[in-house]
Amino acid sequence: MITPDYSLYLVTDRSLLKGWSLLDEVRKAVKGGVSMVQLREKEASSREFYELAQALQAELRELGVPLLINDRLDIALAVDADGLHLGQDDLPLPVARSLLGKEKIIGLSINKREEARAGEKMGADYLGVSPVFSTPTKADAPPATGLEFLASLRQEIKIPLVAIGGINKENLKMIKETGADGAAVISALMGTSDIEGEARKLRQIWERN
Ligand code: TZP
Ligand code: MG
Repeated sequence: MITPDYSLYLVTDRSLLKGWSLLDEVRKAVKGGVSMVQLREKEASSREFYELAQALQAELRELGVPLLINDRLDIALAVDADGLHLGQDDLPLPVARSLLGKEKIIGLSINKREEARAGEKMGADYLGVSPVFSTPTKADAPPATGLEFLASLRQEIKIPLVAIGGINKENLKMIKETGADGAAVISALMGTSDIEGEARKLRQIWERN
């Protein structure tokens, strides 16, 4: 596996797009500086999810940007995606690992120190620290962890840490300062009228700090 670049990680949500094509928006976001993409479409049928995944995987492979699939191991396997992102209530990480192999990226959402420790022990490739700030985008998200938790996890956890939840141009600098390896965003990019420009601004903030 090449070392993935988690710095600016786009998580999709078609419901925020004002009738625009998901593929077009993702392509523009990558042009602006997105380094990793997760297909997360909670409302899609299996067929739709598969077709989107297949189309995105073909596109992103050309662009050299990894595609991870949220939750659905079957779809990650079916499209030979670069990886899978799991939540605490999804398939156990060792099960996913045994089916996907060690070359694929497996990420795990964590909200507590014990979950982070367990994730690292089980061989996650990265942890999604979730949510760092409170966010309306995920209604069932656990309480916000805050920046201090992220900074203190950094002292203990060796694998990459990706912050998610409420991240935008105003607070991205603070995320970088905790020593996190990246920031994952939905609404800071998805549904904005100039996704490429917004991605470029986030990229610049990340690189400057
Ligand atoms: N997991 C934790 S918070 C979140 C997910 C999927 C939503 C992040 O969305 P936004 O709009 O970047 O706050
Ligand atoms: Mg999940």
